[in-house]
Amino acid sequence: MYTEQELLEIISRFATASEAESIKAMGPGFINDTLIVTTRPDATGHAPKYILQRKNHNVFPDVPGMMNNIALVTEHLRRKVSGRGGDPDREVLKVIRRKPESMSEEEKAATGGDLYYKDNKGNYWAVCLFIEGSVTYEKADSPALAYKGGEAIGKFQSMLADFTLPLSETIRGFHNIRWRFRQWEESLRNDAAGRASSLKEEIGWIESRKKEMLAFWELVENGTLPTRVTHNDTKISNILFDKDGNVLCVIDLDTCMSSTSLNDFGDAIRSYTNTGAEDDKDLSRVSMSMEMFRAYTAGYLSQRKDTLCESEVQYLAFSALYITFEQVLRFLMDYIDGDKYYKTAYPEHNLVRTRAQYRLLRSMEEQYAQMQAVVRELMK
Ligand code: GN1
Ligand code: MG
Repeated sequence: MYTEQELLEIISRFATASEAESIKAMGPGFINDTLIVTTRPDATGHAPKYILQRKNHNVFPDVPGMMNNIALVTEHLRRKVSGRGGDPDREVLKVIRRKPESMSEEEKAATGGDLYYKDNKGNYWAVCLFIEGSVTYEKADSPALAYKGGEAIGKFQSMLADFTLPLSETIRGFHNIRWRFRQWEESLRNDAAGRASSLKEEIGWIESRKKEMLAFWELVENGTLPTRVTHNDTKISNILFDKDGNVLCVIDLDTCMSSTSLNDFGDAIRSYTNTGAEDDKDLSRVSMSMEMFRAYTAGYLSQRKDTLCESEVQYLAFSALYITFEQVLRFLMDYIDGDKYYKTAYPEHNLVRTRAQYRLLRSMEEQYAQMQAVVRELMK
């Protein structure tokens, strides 16, 4: 835990436009700690706010590599937004760099050393500009909003279509089910929390779909599905809207990497279309809303229709099942590991999440033929 004084000392190392005044916790992220920083107004009364984040280096073993990815991707996006007359400070996440005078020689020599601060406890901090007047939604509550979310991710992918620089793999095998299965087998072998024997049914949900899921991933490995810049965590709360409901920008770029664009579609469908909560205890509330699926897909394809290749279109609907399956696996694996990865609010939380995501997966499986038909219809 850090005192406000310590946090103020940390932020003072970053080149904010005005001096920090107070720092408060913000948002419910599972991985990082996010704080909002208010600053003292300068002579002109200007007092921008900032987001200070402690980046979880257990989850992201290479924070410098991750910050470097974010800098490269946002610089590319800023050029695109400026080029079409937009406001890059509102339509793209703005990374705030270190004050050169706050940096050691070693930090100056490191690649991207000005993008983060590593404190004496070994924690990593990074700062970005808070976008004034922005609104986030924890849940997409209408088809109109889902359409806008799809459009936003479609635009994000389009603006990055000509990005060619290599990106670090910030989390190894993040949406790679072959790698996840390797971790899975190790978790089962270790059975760290002694929970595996009571989870026969749940483990069966994973094992019975293994072949199908690996067959999909093989298409990424053999290039049938192309590799592009992907966000990898496209839930609606990672999009900022303005007060009138227009999309401002896509945030939480920690997992930006090179992978299949289908990850972004699938993860969005997993979160947008769920009629219940990700951790709903009442499974009767959980299902995939076809109406929301159609709306998100329509928004997404309005931007991507002409650029997706045939194999991407063919597997678009399947990617929702794939990512939801992966999420079932990840929650269950973390439960088996003794809740090491995700923050949990109570002891059975990861198991509750597992069951709720499995219910969602079942609902998608039941509606798969219709999902495919909607994609085909919207591609016309
Ligand atoms: C994590 O921390 P948050 O909410 O951005 C996770 C996602 C999961 C999500 C499940 C780096 O995202 O992959 O889908 O929880 N992010 C990471 O809610 O593991
Ligand atoms: Mg995230």
